Amino acid sequence: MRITVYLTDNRPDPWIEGLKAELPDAEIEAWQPGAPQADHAVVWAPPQQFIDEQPALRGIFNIGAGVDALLKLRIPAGTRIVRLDDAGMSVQMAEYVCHTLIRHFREFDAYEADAREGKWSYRRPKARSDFPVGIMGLGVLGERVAKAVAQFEFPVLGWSRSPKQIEGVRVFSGEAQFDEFLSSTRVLVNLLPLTEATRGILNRETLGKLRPEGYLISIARGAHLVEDDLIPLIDGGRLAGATLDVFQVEPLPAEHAFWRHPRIVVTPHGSARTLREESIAQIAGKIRAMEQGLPIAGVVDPVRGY
Ligand code: NDP
Ligand code: OXD
Repeated sequence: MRITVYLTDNRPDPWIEGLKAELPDAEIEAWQPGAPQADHAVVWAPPQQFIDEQPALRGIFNIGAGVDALLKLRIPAGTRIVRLDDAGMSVQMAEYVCHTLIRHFREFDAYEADAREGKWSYRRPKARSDFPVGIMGLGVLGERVAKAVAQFEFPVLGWSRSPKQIEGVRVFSGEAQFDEFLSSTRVLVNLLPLTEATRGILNRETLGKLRPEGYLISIARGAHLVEDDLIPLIDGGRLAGATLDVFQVEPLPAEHAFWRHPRIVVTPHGSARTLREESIAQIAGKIRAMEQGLPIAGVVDPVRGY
């Protein structure tokens, strides 16, 4: 079995070493133009040339959860696209969202500012019932985040394409229930995949439907947010602020207004990092299963887009 590796923005060598340890009988190499046809590929954001030169791959294993960069390419119908299923990401997302939510709810930023000035000051406690948290996307990551937030006794709402039941979460589904979900939410967390249906879904109109003093936590993809709409909503008093991990252009350009806005927190697309060891173990396990004709989790539906 031959495995080819193409990782934009990542060094391939540690991945190749790790995969070799898991799959000692496989030939595993970094891809280069003219490389022989492989059986499987391990990739992050490869170019179209890579796919065109590897037309008979059985599986393409993405080293992230989001496959939007892959689905922009023309991929032969016989090739299965496989995403990472959690592999240590959902706990990171849960940490990130709980930290951001609690920092906002408990006004820790204001306490830090006071402490820098040597001020011993109290703020009035707020009611959790006034901070319903709405999670867009209840997949591998969104469901874990919803359950983690519920542990802190905030009201939790969720929105997905298909109806589902999650204990402690009021679930809305489909376009018909989107407005009710938004108008019941104060802190909005986006964990949708980027598809044609979700591109630009965070905009003046949708964010304007949140409860007063809404707060945005944007951690899926930059293209979900119409960036020009955000600052006017905050400066106009419609939103209290935002924490953003993903952007239309990454790295976020130095001159971008988000860096300097006092009520926007920027993090560098790290809310849930790909963990190499966990990911290699998962991918190797799926390759072994595929080779034995067994079903595997995380196969992407290219029509649905995730
Ligand atoms: P999943 O595919 O497991 O879940 C996607 C969820 O979104 C599902 O609940 C799905 O509904 C819902 N959904 C999809 N389309 C729609 C729609 N049109 N309307 C309503 N709901 C919809 O994805 P993950 O949870 O694993 O990951 C989510 C995204 O997070 C990734 O696609 C990626 O872009 C991003 N990400 C960001 C990272 C970062 O560091 N910033 C790291 C990892 C991921 P249903 O359940 O009905 O199918
Ligand atoms: C992912 C990401 O999709 O890191 O996994 O953004």
